[in-house]
Amino acid sequence: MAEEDQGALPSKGDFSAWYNELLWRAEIMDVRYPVKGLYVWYPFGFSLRRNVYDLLRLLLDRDHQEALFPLLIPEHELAKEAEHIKGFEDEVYWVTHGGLSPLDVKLALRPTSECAIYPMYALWVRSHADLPLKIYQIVNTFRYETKHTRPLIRLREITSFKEAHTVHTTWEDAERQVGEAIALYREFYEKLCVPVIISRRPEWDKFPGADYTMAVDTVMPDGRTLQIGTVHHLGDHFSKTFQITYEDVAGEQRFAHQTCYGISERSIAALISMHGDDRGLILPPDPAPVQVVVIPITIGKRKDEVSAEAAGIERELAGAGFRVKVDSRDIRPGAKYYYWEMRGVPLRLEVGPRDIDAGQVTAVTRLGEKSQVARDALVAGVTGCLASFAATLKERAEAHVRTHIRVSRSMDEVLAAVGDGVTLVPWCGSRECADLIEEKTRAAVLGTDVRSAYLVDVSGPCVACGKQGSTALVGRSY
Ligand code: P5A
Ligand code: ZN
Repeated sequence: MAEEDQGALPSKGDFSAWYNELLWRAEIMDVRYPVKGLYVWYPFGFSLRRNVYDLLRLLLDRDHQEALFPLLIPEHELAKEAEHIKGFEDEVYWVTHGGLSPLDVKLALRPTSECAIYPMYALWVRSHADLPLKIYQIVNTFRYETKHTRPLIRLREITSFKEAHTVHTTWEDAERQVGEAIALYREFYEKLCVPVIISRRPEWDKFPGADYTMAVDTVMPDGRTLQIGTVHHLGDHFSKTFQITYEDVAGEQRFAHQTCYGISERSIAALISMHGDDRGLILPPDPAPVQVVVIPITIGKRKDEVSAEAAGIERELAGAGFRVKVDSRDIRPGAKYYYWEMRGVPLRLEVGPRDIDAGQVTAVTRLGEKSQVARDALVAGVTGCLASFAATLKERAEAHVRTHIRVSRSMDEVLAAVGDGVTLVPWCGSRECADLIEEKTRAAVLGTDVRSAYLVDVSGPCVACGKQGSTALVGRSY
Protein backbone atom coordinates (compact mmCIF):
# COMPACT_ATOMS: atom_id res chain seq x y z
CA MET A 1 0.00 0.00 0.00
CA ALA A 2 1.38 3.40 -0.92
CA GLU A 3 1.40 5.77 2.02
CA GLU A 4 -0.31 8.37 -0.20
CA ASP A 5 -3.42 6.15 -0.06
CA GLN A 6 -3.93 7.05 3.57
CA GLY A 7 -7.02 9.19 3.26
CA ALA A 8 -9.17 9.57 6.34
CA LEU A 9 -12.56 7.90 6.55
CA PRO A 10 -15.60 10.15 6.83
CA SER A 11 -16.58 10.38 10.49
CA LYS A 12 -18.86 7.57 11.67
CA GLY A 13 -21.32 10.29 12.64
CA ASP A 14 -22.09 10.43 8.92
CA PHE A 15 -22.91 6.74 8.99
CA SER A 16 -23.87 6.18 5.36
CA ALA A 17 -20.76 7.88 3.99
CA TRP A 18 -18.58 6.10 6.56
CA TYR A 19 -20.07 2.70 5.70
CA ASN A 20 -19.66 3.07 1.95
CA GLU A 21 -16.10 4.29 2.18
CA LEU A 22 -15.08 1.68 4.76
CA LEU A 23 -16.26 -1.19 2.58
CA TRP A 24 -13.64 -0.52 -0.06
CA ARG A 25 -10.90 0.94 2.15
CA ALA A 26 -10.97 -2.13 4.38
CA GLU A 27 -11.34 -4.30 1.27
CA ILE A 28 -14.63 -5.92 2.22
CA MET A 29 -16.76 -5.32 -0.88
CA ASP A 30 -16.16 -3.79 -4.29
CA VAL A 31 -19.34 -2.06 -5.38
CA ARG A 32 -18.26 -1.43 -8.97
CA TYR A 33 -19.77 -4.59 -10.45
CA PRO A 34 -22.00 -3.44 -13.32
CA VAL A 35 -25.30 -4.92 -12.10
CA LYS A 36 -27.39 -3.05 -9.54
CA GLY A 37 -27.62 -4.80 -6.18
CA LEU A 38 -24.75 -7.22 -6.92
CA TYR A 39 -21.38 -6.74 -5.27
CA VAL A 40 -18.00 -8.43 -5.16
CA TRP A 41 -16.29 -9.87 -2.09
CA TYR A 42 -12.63 -8.88 -1.90
CA PRO A 43 -10.34 -11.62 -0.53
CA PHE A 44 -10.12 -9.89 2.87
CA GLY A 45 -13.89 -9.49 3.06
CA PHE A 46 -14.31 -13.06 1.98
CA SER A 47 -12.06 -14.35 4.75
CA LEU A 48 -14.16 -12.37 7.23
CA ARG A 49 -17.24 -13.95 5.69
CA ARG A 50 -15.71 -17.38 5.99
CA ASN A 51 -14.95 -16.92 9.68
CA VAL A 52 -18.42 -15.59 10.42
CA TYR A 53 -20.08 -18.45 8.59
CA ASP A 54 -17.75 -21.01 10.18
CA LEU A 55 -19.08 -19.80 13.54
CA LEU A 56 -22.63 -20.19 12.29
CA ARG A 57 -21.96 -23.66 10.84
CA LEU A 58 -20.40 -24.80 14.09
CA LEU A 59 -23.57 -23.88 15.97
CA LEU A 60 -25.89 -25.46 13.42
CA ASP A 61 -23.86 -28.63 13.06
CA ARG A 62 -24.66 -29.57 16.65
CA ASP A 63 -28.04 -30.90 15.53
CA HIS A 64 -28.65 -29.87 11.91
CA GLN A 65 -27.36 -31.44 8.72
CA GLU A 66 -26.02 -29.39 5.83
CA ALA A 67 -27.31 -30.13 2.34
CA LEU A 68 -27.53 -28.40 -1.03
CA PHE A 69 -30.58 -27.88 -3.23
CA PRO A 70 -30.80 -26.43 -6.76
CA LEU A 71 -30.91 -22.74 -7.61
CA LEU A 72 -33.72 -23.09 -10.17
CA ILE A 73 -37.34 -23.64 -9.16
CA PRO A 74 -39.97 -24.62 -11.73
CA GLU A 75 -42.85 -22.18 -11.95
CA HIS A 76 -45.48 -24.72 -10.89
CA GLU A 77 -43.65 -25.46 -7.62
CA LEU A 78 -43.10 -21.81 -6.76
CA ALA A 79 -46.76 -21.04 -7.45
CA LYS A 80 -48.14 -23.84 -5.25
CA GLU A 81 -48.34 -22.04 -1.90
CA ALA A 82 -50.67 -19.13 -2.56
CA GLU A 83 -49.53 -16.71 0.16
CA HIS A 84 -45.88 -17.48 -0.41
CA ILE A 85 -46.01 -16.67 -4.12
CA LYS A 86 -48.10 -13.57 -3.46
CA GLY A 87 -45.38 -12.34 -1.10
CA PHE A 88 -42.57 -12.96 -3.53
CA GLU A 89 -44.01 -12.52 -7.04
CA ASP A 90 -42.68 -8.98 -7.46
CA GLU A 91 -39.20 -10.08 -6.47
CA VAL A 92 -38.59 -13.15 -8.58
CA TYR A 93 -36.08 -13.30 -11.42
CA TRP A 94 -37.15 -15.69 -14.17
CA VAL A 95 -35.11 -17.84 -16.52
CA THR A 96 -37.16 -18.16 -19.67
CA HIS A 97 -34.70 -19.39 -22.29
CA GLY A 98 -32.10 -22.07 -22.78
CA GLY A 99 -29.91 -20.44 -25.37
CA LEU A 100 -32.33 -19.20 -28.01
CA SER A 101 -35.11 -21.70 -27.26
CA PRO A 102 -37.91 -20.67 -24.94
CA LEU A 103 -38.23 -23.08 -22.01
CA ASP A 104 -41.41 -25.19 -21.67
CA VAL A 105 -41.43 -24.47 -17.97
CA LYS A 106 -40.23 -21.11 -16.71
CA LEU A 107 -37.60 -21.41 -13.99
CA ALA A 108 -37.29 -19.03 -11.05
CA LEU A 109 -33.99 -18.10 -9.43
CA ARG A 110 -34.76 -19.04 -5.80
CA PRO A 111 -35.73 -15.97 -3.75
CA THR A 112 -35.58 -18.45 -0.81
CA SER A 113 -35.76 -22.22 -1.07
CA GLU A 114 -39.02 -23.48 0.45
CA CYS A 115 -40.31 -24.46 -2.99
CA ALA A 116 -37.06 -26.17 -3.95
CA ILE A 117 -36.73 -28.10 -0.70
CA TYR A 118 -40.27 -29.09 0.25
CA PRO A 119 -41.07 -31.23 -2.81
CA MET A 120 -38.04 -33.27 -1.81
CA TYR A 121 -39.10 -33.35 1.84
CA ALA A 122 -42.39 -34.85 0.61
CA LEU A 123 -40.33 -37.75 -0.74
CA TRP A 124 -37.98 -37.99 2.22
CA VAL A 125 -40.39 -37.86 5.13
CA ARG A 126 -42.22 -41.17 5.59
CA SER A 127 -42.66 -41.87 9.25
CA HIS A 128 -42.59 -40.17 12.65
CA ALA A 129 -39.23 -41.89 13.05
CA ASP A 130 -37.82 -39.57 10.34
CA LEU A 131 -38.71 -36.52 12.45
CA PRO A 132 -37.60 -34.03 13.49
CA LEU A 133 -35.69 -33.31 10.29
CA LYS A 134 -33.33 -30.33 10.51
CA ILE A 135 -31.46 -29.34 7.40
CA TYR A 136 -29.73 -26.15 6.35
CA GLN A 137 -27.89 -24.80 3.34
CA ILE A 138 -25.73 -21.75 2.69
CA VAL A 139 -26.39 -20.47 -0.81
CA ASN A 140 -27.03 -17.43 -2.92
CA THR A 141 -30.61 -16.30 -3.46
CA PHE A 142 -32.03 -13.63 -5.73
CA ARG A 143 -34.58 -10.97 -4.93
CA TYR A 144 -35.49 -8.18 -7.27
CA GLU A 145 -35.51 -5.59 -4.48
CA THR A 146 -37.05 -2.27 -5.45
CA LYS A 147 -36.09 -0.40 -2.27
CA HIS A 148 -32.67 1.30 -2.26
CA THR A 149 -30.02 -1.43 -2.60
CA ARG A 150 -26.97 -1.36 -0.33
CA PRO A 151 -23.92 -3.63 -0.07
CA LEU A 152 -24.41 -6.41 2.54
CA ILE A 153 -27.74 -4.90 3.60
CA ARG A 154 -30.21 -4.98 0.72
CA LEU A 155 -28.95 -7.12 -2.13
CA ARG A 156 -30.47 -8.46 -5.27
CA GLU A 157 -28.11 -11.40 -5.09
CA ILE A 158 -27.87 -12.42 -1.45
CA THR A 159 -24.61 -14.35 -1.63
CA SER A 160 -24.58 -15.78 1.88
CA PHE A 161 -28.10 -16.92 2.64
CA LYS A 162 -28.07 -19.44 5.46
CA GLU A 163 -31.50 -21.05 5.49
CA ALA A 164 -32.59 -23.83 7.81
CA HIS A 165 -35.74 -25.86 7.21
CA THR A 166 -37.10 -28.18 9.87
CA VAL A 167 -39.97 -30.69 9.91
CA HIS A 168 -41.80 -31.85 13.04
CA THR A 169 -44.70 -34.05 14.04
CA THR A 170 -46.72 -31.42 15.90
CA TRP A 171 -47.32 -27.68 15.96
CA GLU A 172 -45.95 -27.59 19.52
CA ASP A 173 -42.77 -29.36 18.53
CA ALA A 174 -42.26 -26.85 15.71
CA GLU A 175 -42.84 -24.05 18.23
CA ARG A 176 -40.11 -25.52 20.44
CA GLN A 177 -37.84 -25.39 17.41
CA VAL A 178 -38.64 -21.69 16.97
CA GLY A 179 -37.33 -21.20 20.51
CA GLU A 180 -34.20 -23.21 19.79
CA ALA A 181 -33.51 -21.27 16.61
CA ILE A 182 -33.83 -17.97 18.49
CA ALA A 183 -31.40 -19.25 21.13
CA LEU A 184 -29.00 -20.32 18.39
CA TYR A 185 -29.12 -16.91 16.73
CA ARG A 186 -28.55 -15.24 20.10
CA GLU A 187 -25.46 -17.34 20.59
CA PHE A 188 -24.23 -16.53 17.11
CA TYR A 189 -24.60 -12.78 17.65
CA GLU A 190 -22.91 -13.05 21.05
CA LYS A 191 -19.84 -14.29 19.24
CA LEU A 192 -20.00 -11.24 16.99
CA CYS A 193 -20.60 -9.03 20.07
CA VAL A 194 -23.71 -7.68 18.36
CA PRO A 195 -26.64 -7.07 20.78
CA VAL A 196 -30.03 -8.15 19.47
CA ILE A 197 -33.67 -7.45 20.13
CA ILE A 198 -36.11 -10.28 19.49
CA SER A 199 -39.76 -9.61 18.74
CA ARG A 200 -42.79 -11.03 17.04
CA ARG A 201 -43.54 -9.23 13.78
CA PRO A 202 -47.08 -7.93 13.32
CA GLU A 203 -49.43 -10.16 11.26
CA TRP A 204 -49.03 -8.07 8.12
CA ASP A 205 -45.26 -8.20 8.28
CA LYS A 206 -44.80 -11.93 8.71
CA PHE A 207 -43.06 -14.20 6.20
CA PRO A 208 -45.41 -15.06 3.32
CA GLY A 209 -46.93 -18.45 4.19
CA ALA A 210 -45.97 -18.45 7.87
CA ASP A 211 -48.14 -18.76 10.99
CA TYR A 212 -45.94 -16.16 12.65
CA THR A 213 -42.48 -14.61 12.36
CA MET A 214 -39.99 -13.89 15.11
CA ALA A 215 -37.40 -11.31 14.11
CA VAL A 216 -33.91 -10.56 15.30
CA ASP A 217 -33.09 -6.85 15.00
CA THR A 218 -30.15 -4.75 15.98
CA VAL A 219 -29.80 -0.99 16.27
CA MET A 220 -27.37 0.52 13.80
CA PRO A 221 -25.13 3.51 14.61
CA ASP A 222 -27.66 5.97 13.19
CA GLY A 223 -30.43 4.50 15.33
CA ARG A 224 -32.18 2.68 12.52
CA THR A 225 -32.85 -1.02 13.01
CA LEU A 226 -31.54 -3.79 10.82
CA GLN A 227 -33.34 -7.14 10.65
CA ILE A 228 -30.46 -9.57 10.92
CA GLY A 229 -32.36 -12.81 11.14
CA THR A 230 -35.85 -14.26 11.17
CA VAL A 231 -37.44 -17.43 12.48
CA HIS A 232 -40.77 -18.51 11.04
CA HIS A 233 -43.33 -20.98 12.34
CA LEU A 234 -44.84 -22.38 9.14
CA GLY A 235 -47.55 -24.47 10.80
CA ASP A 236 -48.85 -27.02 8.30
CA HIS A 237 -49.38 -24.55 5.41
CA PHE A 238 -46.49 -25.81 3.32
CA SER A 239 -46.87 -29.44 4.32
CA LYS A 240 -50.45 -29.39 3.05
CA THR A 241 -49.35 -27.72 -0.17
CA PHE A 242 -46.40 -30.04 -0.76
CA GLN A 243 -47.94 -33.16 0.80
CA ILE A 244 -45.33 -33.59 3.50
CA THR A 245 -46.97 -36.33 5.56
CA TYR A 246 -45.75 -38.90 8.02
CA GLU A 247 -47.18 -42.05 9.50
CA ASP A 248 -47.72 -41.58 13.23
CA VAL A 249 -47.29 -44.25 15.90
CA ALA A 250 -50.86 -45.45 15.35
CA GLY A 251 -50.27 -45.88 11.62
CA GLU A 252 -52.27 -42.77 10.61
CA GLN A 253 -51.03 -40.38 7.88
CA ARG A 254 -50.60 -36.86 9.26
CA PHE A 255 -49.43 -33.52 7.94
CA ALA A 256 -46.08 -32.40 9.32
CA HIS A 257 -45.41 -29.03 10.95
CA GLN A 258 -42.50 -26.91 9.86
CA THR A 259 -40.21 -24.02 10.66
CA CYS A 260 -37.61 -22.15 8.68
CA TYR A 261 -35.11 -19.52 9.68
CA GLY A 262 -32.52 -17.48 7.90
CA ILE A 263 -29.51 -15.24 8.23
CA SER A 264 -27.74 -13.36 5.47
CA GLU A 265 -24.62 -11.22 5.10
CA ARG A 266 -26.55 -8.55 6.93
CA SER A 267 -24.91 -10.25 9.91
CA ILE A 268 -21.61 -8.94 8.56
CA ALA A 269 -23.07 -5.48 7.91
CA ALA A 270 -24.14 -5.41 11.57
CA LEU A 271 -20.75 -6.61 12.77
CA ILE A 272 -18.91 -3.98 10.78
CA SER A 273 -21.28 -1.15 11.64
CA MET A 274 -21.66 -1.87 15.34
CA HIS A 275 -17.99 -1.84 16.23
CA GLY A 276 -16.08 0.22 13.65
CA ASP A 277 -14.78 3.73 14.32
CA ASP A 278 -13.29 6.66 12.43
CA ARG A 279 -10.13 4.69 11.80
CA GLY A 280 -11.84 1.67 10.27
CA LEU A 281 -13.07 -1.75 11.22
CA ILE A 282 -12.95 -3.09 14.75
CA LEU A 283 -13.40 -6.85 14.79
CA PRO A 284 -14.04 -9.15 17.74
CA PRO A 285 -11.37 -11.87 17.97
CA ASP A 286 -13.69 -14.75 16.99
CA PRO A 287 -14.46 -13.61 13.42
CA ALA A 288 -11.32 -11.52 12.77
CA PRO A 289 -9.35 -12.80 9.74
CA VAL A 290 -6.16 -11.63 11.46
CA GLN A 291 -6.35 -11.68 15.26
CA VAL A 292 -2.83 -10.56 16.02
CA VAL A 293 -0.47 -8.57 13.84
CA VAL A 294 3.20 -8.40 14.77
CA ILE A 295 5.06 -5.25 13.76
CA PRO A 296 8.84 -5.47 13.93
CA ILE A 297 10.32 -2.09 14.84
CA THR A 298 13.53 -2.47 12.89
CA ILE A 299 14.95 1.00 12.87
CA GLY A 300 18.69 0.90 13.51
CA LYS A 301 21.17 -1.90 13.70
CA ARG A 302 19.54 -4.91 15.32
CA LYS A 303 17.30 -5.60 12.33
CA ASP A 304 17.97 -9.33 11.97
CA GLU A 305 17.54 -9.92 15.66
CA VAL A 306 14.17 -8.12 15.66
CA SER A 307 13.01 -10.01 12.56
CA ALA A 308 13.94 -13.30 14.17
CA GLU A 309 12.08 -12.31 17.34
CA ALA A 310 8.97 -11.40 15.32
CA ALA A 311 9.13 -14.72 13.46
CA GLY A 312 9.46 -16.57 16.77
CA ILE A 313 6.40 -14.78 18.16
CA GLU A 314 4.42 -15.62 15.05
CA ARG A 315 5.40 -19.29 15.28
CA GLU A 316 4.47 -19.53 18.91
CA LEU A 317 1.09 -17.82 18.51
CA ALA A 318 0.22 -19.74 15.33
CA GLY A 319 1.13 -22.92 17.18
CA ALA A 320 -1.33 -21.95 19.91
CA GLY A 321 -4.07 -21.57 17.30
CA PHE A 322 -4.15 -17.80 16.77
CA ARG A 323 -4.53 -16.23 13.34
CA VAL A 324 -1.36 -14.16 13.37
CA LYS A 325 0.63 -12.25 10.77
CA VAL A 326 4.01 -10.53 10.81
CA ASP A 327 4.03 -7.35 8.74
CA SER A 328 7.61 -7.12 7.53
CA ARG A 329 6.91 -4.82 4.61
CA ASP A 330 9.47 -2.12 4.02
CA ILE A 331 7.25 0.82 5.04
CA ARG A 332 7.04 2.99 8.16
CA PRO A 333 5.50 1.36 11.26
CA GLY A 334 2.91 4.16 11.29
CA ALA A 335 1.71 3.13 7.83
CA LYS A 336 1.36 -0.45 9.04
CA TYR A 337 -0.62 0.64 12.09
CA TYR A 338 -2.98 2.55 9.82
CA TYR A 339 -3.32 -0.41 7.47
CA TRP A 340 -4.17 -2.97 10.17
CA GLU A 341 -6.39 -0.59 12.11
CA MET A 342 -8.46 -0.11 8.96
CA ARG A 343 -8.84 -3.91 8.78
CA GLY A 344 -9.93 -4.16 12.38
CA VAL A 345 -7.18 -6.39 13.76
CA PRO A 346 -7.94 -6.81 17.50
CA LEU A 347 -4.36 -6.86 18.75
CA ARG A 348 -1.09 -5.36 17.54
CA LEU A 349 2.20 -6.55 18.98
CA GLU A 350 5.21 -4.30 18.56
CA VAL A 351 8.68 -5.71 18.96
CA GLY A 352 11.82 -3.61 18.91
CA PRO A 353 15.29 -3.89 20.41
CA ARG A 354 14.13 -2.37 23.69
CA ASP A 355 11.32 -4.93 24.02
CA ILE A 356 13.78 -7.75 23.38
CA ASP A 357 16.13 -6.41 26.06
CA ALA A 358 13.26 -6.14 28.53
CA GLY A 359 11.99 -9.65 27.72
CA GLN A 360 8.60 -8.31 26.67
CA VAL A 361 6.31 -7.41 23.80
CA THR A 362 4.28 -4.22 23.55
CA ALA A 363 0.60 -5.03 23.01
CA VAL A 364 -1.92 -2.47 21.75
CA THR A 365 -5.59 -3.40 21.24
CA ARG A 366 -7.65 -1.94 18.42
CA LEU A 367 -9.34 0.20 21.11
CA GLY A 368 -5.95 1.69 21.98
CA GLU A 369 -5.31 -0.07 25.30
CA LYS A 370 -1.58 -0.53 25.67
CA SER A 371 0.17 -3.11 27.85
CA GLN A 372 3.36 -5.09 28.13
CA VAL A 373 3.26 -8.84 27.73
CA ALA A 374 6.08 -10.95 29.13
CA ARG A 375 7.83 -12.77 26.30
CA ASP A 376 7.96 -16.00 28.28
CA ALA A 377 4.20 -15.89 28.96
CA LEU A 378 3.23 -14.79 25.47
CA VAL A 379 0.27 -17.09 24.82
CA ALA A 380 -1.33 -16.39 28.20
CA GLY A 381 -0.72 -12.66 27.77
CA VAL A 382 -2.26 -12.53 24.28
CA THR A 383 -5.20 -14.69 25.37
CA GLY A 384 -5.86 -12.26 28.22
CA CYS A 385 -5.60 -9.17 26.01
CA LEU A 386 -8.02 -10.62 23.45
CA ALA A 387 -10.53 -11.73 26.07
CA SER A 388 -10.64 -8.35 27.75
CA PHE A 389 -10.81 -6.66 24.35
CA ALA A 390 -13.85 -8.79 23.40
CA ALA A 391 -15.50 -7.99 26.74
CA THR A 392 -14.96 -4.26 26.19
CA LEU A 393 -16.36 -4.47 22.66
CA LYS A 394 -19.45 -6.23 23.92
CA GLU A 395 -19.94 -3.64 26.67
CA ARG A 396 -19.50 -0.80 24.15
CA ALA A 397 -22.05 -2.33 21.78
CA GLU A 398 -24.52 -2.93 24.58
CA ALA A 399 -24.13 0.64 25.76
CA HIS A 400 -24.90 1.80 22.23
CA VAL A 401 -28.12 -0.19 22.05
CA ARG A 402 -29.12 0.65 25.62
CA THR A 403 -28.82 4.37 24.98
CA HIS A 404 -30.77 4.08 21.74
CA ILE A 405 -33.85 2.43 23.22
CA ARG A 406 -36.27 4.86 24.80
CA VAL A 407 -39.70 4.66 26.31
CA SER A 408 -42.50 6.67 24.73
CA ARG A 409 -46.02 7.15 26.00
CA SER A 410 -47.25 9.68 23.44
CA MET A 411 -46.97 10.24 19.72
CA ASP A 412 -44.70 13.24 20.29
CA GLU A 413 -42.35 11.13 22.38
CA VAL A 414 -42.31 8.47 19.64
CA LEU A 415 -41.45 11.12 17.09
CA ALA A 416 -38.59 12.44 19.22
CA ALA A 417 -37.24 8.97 19.99
CA VAL A 418 -37.14 7.52 16.47
CA GLY A 419 -34.91 10.32 15.19
CA ASP A 420 -31.90 8.44 16.50
CA GLY A 421 -33.11 5.19 17.98
CA VAL A 422 -35.93 2.78 18.67
CA THR A 423 -38.63 3.07 21.24
CA LEU A 424 -40.92 0.94 23.38
CA VAL A 425 -44.48 2.07 23.00
CA PRO A 426 -47.89 1.05 24.36
CA TRP A 427 -49.88 -0.10 21.31
CA CYS A 428 -53.34 -1.63 21.14
CA GLY A 429 -52.43 -4.08 18.39
CA SER A 430 -54.59 -2.65 15.60
CA ARG A 431 -53.39 -2.11 12.07
CA GLU A 432 -55.05 1.32 11.97
CA CYS A 433 -53.01 2.52 14.94
CA ALA A 434 -49.79 1.06 13.49
CA ASP A 435 -50.51 2.91 10.23
CA LEU A 436 -51.19 6.11 12.14
CA ILE A 437 -47.90 5.79 14.04
CA GLU A 438 -46.10 5.26 10.75
CA GLU A 439 -47.83 8.20 9.10
CA LYS A 440 -46.95 10.56 11.95
CA THR A 441 -43.43 9.38 12.72
CA ARG A 442 -42.16 7.49 9.64
CA ALA A 443 -41.39 4.65 12.04
CA ALA A 444 -43.04 1.24 11.96
CA VAL A 445 -44.35 -1.09 14.63
CA LEU A 446 -41.59 -3.70 14.39
CA GLY A 447 -42.90 -6.19 16.85
CA THR A 448 -44.53 -7.28 20.07
CA ASP A 449 -43.51 -9.90 22.65
CA VAL A 450 -40.27 -7.96 22.76
CA ARG A 451 -37.37 -9.87 24.26
CA SER A 452 -34.41 -7.73 25.05
CA ALA A 453 -32.11 -7.11 27.97
CA TYR A 454 -33.29 -3.50 27.88
CA LEU A 455 -36.99 -4.21 27.94
CA VAL A 456 -39.29 -2.01 29.97
CA ASP A 457 -42.96 -2.89 30.22
CA VAL A 458 -44.87 0.13 28.96
CA SER A 459 -48.38 -1.37 28.92
CA GLY A 460 -50.93 1.43 29.07
CA PRO A 461 -53.01 3.64 26.80
CA CYS A 462 -52.13 3.12 23.08
CA VAL A 463 -50.19 6.13 21.75
CA ALA A 464 -52.54 6.31 18.78
CA CYS A 465 -56.06 5.60 20.13
CA GLY A 466 -55.79 5.57 23.92
CA LYS A 467 -57.24 2.06 24.34
CA GLN A 468 -55.35 -0.37 26.55
CA GLY A 469 -52.15 -1.43 24.80
CA SER A 470 -49.10 -3.57 25.48
CA THR A 471 -45.42 -3.05 24.76
CA ALA A 472 -44.41 -2.78 21.11
CA LEU A 473 -41.08 -1.99 19.52
CA VAL A 474 -41.21 0.96 17.13
CA GLY A 475 -38.42 2.23 14.93
CA ARG A 476 -37.20 3.23 11.50
CA SER A 477 -35.52 0.38 9.76
CA TYR A 478 -33.17 -0.35 6.90
C1 P5A B 1 -36.12 -18.13 6.33
C2 P5A B 1 -35.02 -18.85 5.64
C3 P5A B 1 -36.78 -16.37 4.68
O1 P5A B 1 -36.49 -16.23 3.50
N1 P5A B 1 -36.88 -18.75 4.23
C4 P5A B 1 -35.68 -19.49 4.47
C5 P5A B 1 -37.08 -17.76 5.24
N2 P5A B 1 -36.86 -15.37 5.56
S1 P5A B 1 -36.54 -13.84 5.20
O2 P5A B 1 -36.89 -13.07 6.35
O3 P5A B 1 -37.17 -13.46 3.98
O4 P5A B 1 -35.01 -13.75 4.99
C6 P5A B 1 -34.12 -14.16 6.00
C7 P5A B 1 -33.18 -13.06 6.36
O5 P5A B 1 -32.39 -12.70 5.22
C8 P5A B 1 -32.08 -11.32 5.27
N3 P5A B 1 -32.46 -10.70 3.99
C9 P5A B 1 -31.63 -10.02 3.19
N4 P5A B 1 -30.33 -9.72 3.30
C10 P5A B 1 -29.76 -9.01 2.33
N5 P5A B 1 -30.41 -8.58 1.22
C11 P5A B 1 -31.72 -8.84 1.06
N6 P5A B 1 -32.35 -8.42 -0.03
C12 P5A B 1 -32.38 -9.59 2.07
N7 P5A B 1 -33.66 -10.04 2.25
C13 P5A B 1 -33.69 -10.70 3.42
C14 P5A B 1 -32.80 -10.72 6.45
O6 P5A B 1 -31.92 -10.63 7.55
C15 P5A B 1 -33.87 -11.75 6.74
O7 P5A B 1 -34.22 -11.77 8.10
ZN1 ZN C 1 -54.55 1.90 19.21
